[in-house]
Amino acid sequence: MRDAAPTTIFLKDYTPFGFIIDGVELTFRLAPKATRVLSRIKFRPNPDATDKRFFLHGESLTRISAAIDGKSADVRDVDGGIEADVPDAPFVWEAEVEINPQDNTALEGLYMSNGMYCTQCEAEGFRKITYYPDRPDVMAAFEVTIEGNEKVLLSNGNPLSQSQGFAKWQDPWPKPAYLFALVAGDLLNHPGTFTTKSGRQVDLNIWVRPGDENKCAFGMQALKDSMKWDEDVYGREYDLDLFNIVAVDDFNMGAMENKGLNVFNSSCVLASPETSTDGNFERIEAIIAHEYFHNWTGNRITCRDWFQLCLKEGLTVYRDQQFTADLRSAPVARISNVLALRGRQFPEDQGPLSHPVRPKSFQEINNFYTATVYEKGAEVIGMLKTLVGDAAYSKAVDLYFDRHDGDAATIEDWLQVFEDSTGRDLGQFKRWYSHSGTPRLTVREEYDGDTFTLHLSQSTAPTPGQDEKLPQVIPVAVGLLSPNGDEVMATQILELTEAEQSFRFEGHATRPIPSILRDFSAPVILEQDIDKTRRAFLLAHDTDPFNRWEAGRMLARESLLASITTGAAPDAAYLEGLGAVLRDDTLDAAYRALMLGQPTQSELAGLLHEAGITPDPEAIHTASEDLRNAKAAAFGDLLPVLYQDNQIDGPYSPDADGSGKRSLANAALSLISRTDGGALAAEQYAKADNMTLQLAALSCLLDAGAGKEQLAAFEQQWHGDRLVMDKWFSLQIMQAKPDQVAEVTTRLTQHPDFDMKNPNRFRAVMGALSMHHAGFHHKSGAAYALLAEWLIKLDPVNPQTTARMCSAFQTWKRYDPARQTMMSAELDRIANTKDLSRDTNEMITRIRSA
Ligand code: 0A1
Ligand code: ZN
Repeated sequence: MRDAAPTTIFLKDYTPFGFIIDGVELTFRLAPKATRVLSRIKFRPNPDATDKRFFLHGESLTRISAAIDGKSADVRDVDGGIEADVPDAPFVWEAEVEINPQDNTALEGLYMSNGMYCTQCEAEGFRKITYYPDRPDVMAAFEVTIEGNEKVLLSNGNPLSQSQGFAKWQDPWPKPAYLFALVAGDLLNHPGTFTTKSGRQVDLNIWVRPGDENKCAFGMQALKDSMKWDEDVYGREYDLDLFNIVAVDDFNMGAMENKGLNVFNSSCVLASPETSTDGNFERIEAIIAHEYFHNWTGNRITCRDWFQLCLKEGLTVYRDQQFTADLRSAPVARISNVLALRGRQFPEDQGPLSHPVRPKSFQEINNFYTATVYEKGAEVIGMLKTLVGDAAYSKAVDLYFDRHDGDAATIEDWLQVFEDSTGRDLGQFKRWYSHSGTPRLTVREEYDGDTFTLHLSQSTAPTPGQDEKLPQVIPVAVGLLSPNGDEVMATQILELTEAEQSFRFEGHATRPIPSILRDFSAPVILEQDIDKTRRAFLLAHDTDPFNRWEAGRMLARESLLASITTGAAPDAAYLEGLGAVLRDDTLDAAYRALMLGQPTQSELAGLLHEAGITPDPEAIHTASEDLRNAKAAAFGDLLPVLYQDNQIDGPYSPDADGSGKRSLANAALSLISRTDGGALAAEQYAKADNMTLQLAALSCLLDAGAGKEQLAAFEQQWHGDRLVMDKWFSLQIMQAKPDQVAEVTTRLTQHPDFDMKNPNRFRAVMGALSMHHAGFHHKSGAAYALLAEWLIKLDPVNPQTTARMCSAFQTWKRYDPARQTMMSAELDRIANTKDLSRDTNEMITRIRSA
């Protein structure tokens, strides 16, 4: 391993830092290979701390000087930083270090991207900038001076003074180092303003490289909408005179909420109709909201330590999901969130990487920015709101902001405000933070001519490090329908707290039909032994839009599983019920488009594995294709009508209505292309004036085995646009036949525009490879070897992105012995690589322990 020997850090070992900071002054003298960072930090002893050791983190720093109270300090180099003897009284620490942004390909700390300087400090990147107690519970006000030749020099907070080659910034709000940011470059701004509810004017800017200035308008509107929404719904006002967003091409994640200076992966902020799909627009809107919402949930109230990551992330994801549901269609948003949860969090929670929403230990915190912390963390907030009710939720959250503003808080603090404001005991609810694994909720029904009873039970399979599971508090939203489809009992919340519990509903002269887990009221696996007729009934009649969609999904799932295991033909009842929904134009287009979807191949593999059947990727692929073909045949007359009815005259708009219509038309097109050889797709491609239509048409053409000419034309048209070219790279892999996936990927890695140093491009190619289920798991093992080879190459360049992408192997134990042997050999190969990073080492160790 390249890094120091791995040490495991435990939640239970938390102790406060021995010193309090009364102010930080930083000066940056920028130079690509030799930036000088001068720090002047006022420390005083922390009376509440027992550990009085003066330890500052520091990594990859060249120390020029260090002084305490103006005298050269006797500094000891220790693992991960330095120590010094300090007075038992307030003192001033001064240091000068040199760092090399140009060679910082890990994109953590201060680095360069396309000629601009940029920082990424969450979680532990600040220690690569200067010596500092790089932990979130140490908060301080920062004053930052930047000296550099770039036209634009930015840092957190408000500008104090600016002149040619010089800028001074002051952030009045105490913050942890992970929220520090600096950006310097020859950038252009797209300006805007927002007047807060108390009448303060805030200047807004989106900063981009020249050439991208026409892609900022949508992001600016999303920012204003977010600012307004947070005032209206959470009563939260922005707290500086300026809010800057910067787009950067090289970034490991989506975006970062640095105080007053959000840094965004350019893919998560730049948008134009010609270059971005509806999906991109939606994602951009949600991420801008997410980062903005962090200003209160994350920045004003931060985390005491990194184990509390879900305190800011789960809550902020929940808030951005509420925002999207308010701005767009709530049922469509809910279904999309559940698809993401099942697609990413369930596999994580059911494999070797399973961990609680609040982990108890880690080696590398960067490996815990996971679907569990984010998405399951958001589900936990949603359950809490369901249990206490909307009004009590608002009251508790207000108390949280009042009580903890300026704090580095914990999950205990969060739950305490709910206990204090509602009087409810949340002791059992807290298990959602400490238990890993996905609970199974089993339902049995009973009816005696009057009383209808639901017998609910719960259990969770053992997960790594957790054999015994205690019952959780599960809010189960239930409605009852009569056999003619009328709702005879509106949604009620049943609180399941025991391993087994029964709920009685009296006075039902006819047997009601229950709709269970409405709106997906808890992140569990629902097991209900019901037949197809019941599912078809719910697909036709459920008054809960989520469960109506879910009924169709279950029919599709059961049809596919039957095809895979017994070779059965696609289920006619499913196709019939689906047809009726698709014909119902009182339902919105986006919702119907979601109805047309079907479980992914990796989801099916997971379901088979859970049922004790070894998944065969080829059989899963064939069954999935057969079901699509069956839809194309069954809806031969309907699809062209759906396609036609959802064409839009007039200018493109990424709003819910327009994007819903396009998604239904494109879903129809993809089935039509199975029978017309791609003729209609070619027509759409030729006249498309926006990326949503252009890319969907190209995708259909490739799927139909056509599209060579269009693929070349697309490259010709877009070779200058990195973000569009990412789509071009991905699409070819996504649409390759399983036996060609490795070959196509290899060819693309030889393309002159393949650049492994750019995380977006690496993910476009290797992410597509690992997500093509039948291709990745092709029996040749070629894709396994290819991914491993590239992960090994990337690790010394960018450990964070490498480690994240190792999760492609997390399901290796699901498959047959031959595939297991091949994947295990690749995992060994990665593990045995000399100088492997701490990030990748931890991931591979955990995955291998399956
Ligand atoms: N806090 C950011 C996510 C983020 C985390 C780590 C990063 O670099 C290692 C970058 C961004 C968010 O939730 O958006
Ligand atoms: Zn976040």
